[in-house]
Amino acid sequence: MITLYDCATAPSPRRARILLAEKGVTHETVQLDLRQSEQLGAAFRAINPQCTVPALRTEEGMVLTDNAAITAYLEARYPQPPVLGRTPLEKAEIASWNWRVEFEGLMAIAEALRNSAPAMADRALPGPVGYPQIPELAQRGLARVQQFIETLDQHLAGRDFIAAAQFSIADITAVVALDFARVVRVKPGEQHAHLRRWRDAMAQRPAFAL
Ligand SMILES: N[C@@H](CCC(=O)N[C@@H](CS)C(=O)NCC(=O)O)C(=O)O
Repeated sequence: MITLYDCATAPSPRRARILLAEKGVTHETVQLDLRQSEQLGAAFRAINPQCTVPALRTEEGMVLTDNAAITAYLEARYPQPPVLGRTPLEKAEIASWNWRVEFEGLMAIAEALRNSAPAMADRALPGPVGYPQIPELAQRGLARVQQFIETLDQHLAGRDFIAAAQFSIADITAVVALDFARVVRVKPGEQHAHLRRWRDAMAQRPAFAL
C-alpha cells in the first residue's frame, strides 16, 4: 500500500493529497506535526533526510521526497485521469504554468511567511539546515504574492482552467497556493472576478475539500 507522509495544515503535502484523491488512489496517511518539529526528529529523518513533507512511499518501497517526483510517479502508475496533459503541447503548457504557480505563487508566499513569522525564526527555509530570516525578503515576498494574484486573475479571463483547456496539476498547485496566501493576509478581492469564478468552480471537485 502507498503511504503518504502528510501534514494537514501545510500546503505542499496538500498538493499530493489532492492529486491522490483526483486519481482515486487508495493509500495510508501518516500525519507529521510540523509545529512540534516532528519532521526534524530522527524517526522521520530516517525516512526523508530532507526533513520535508510530502513524502510518498511507493508499493515497491521507494520514498519520493517532493511533489515533482510524486506527480511524475502517480501519473505514470495511474494514468487515468491524466493531469499532465496528453499531447506534447498540452504537456508543455501545463508544465510551464505549474512551474510559474510554484515559483511566483507558492515560493513567494513561503518567502513572505518564513522570513517574518516569529515561529519560523531560524527556519527561513525548509529542510535540515536552519537559516535565519531576512526581513527584506518578507517584504519582497508579499509584493510578489500580490502580483501573483493579479497575474492569475488576468490569465483566467475567458478560461476555465489554468492550462491547456483542461483540469491539470497546474489547477491543483494554483488552488493550494491561492488558499495558502491567506497566511500572509492576501486574498482575491471583488476586482478579481476571473480568479474567484475559477476557484468557485474548483470547489465543486470533492478533492479540494481536502
Ligand atoms: N519540494 C518540496 C517542498 C516541500 C516543503 O517545503 N514542505 C514544507 C511544508 S509546506 C515542509 O516540509 N516544511 C518543513 C519545515 O519547515 O521544516 C515539495 O513541494 O514537495
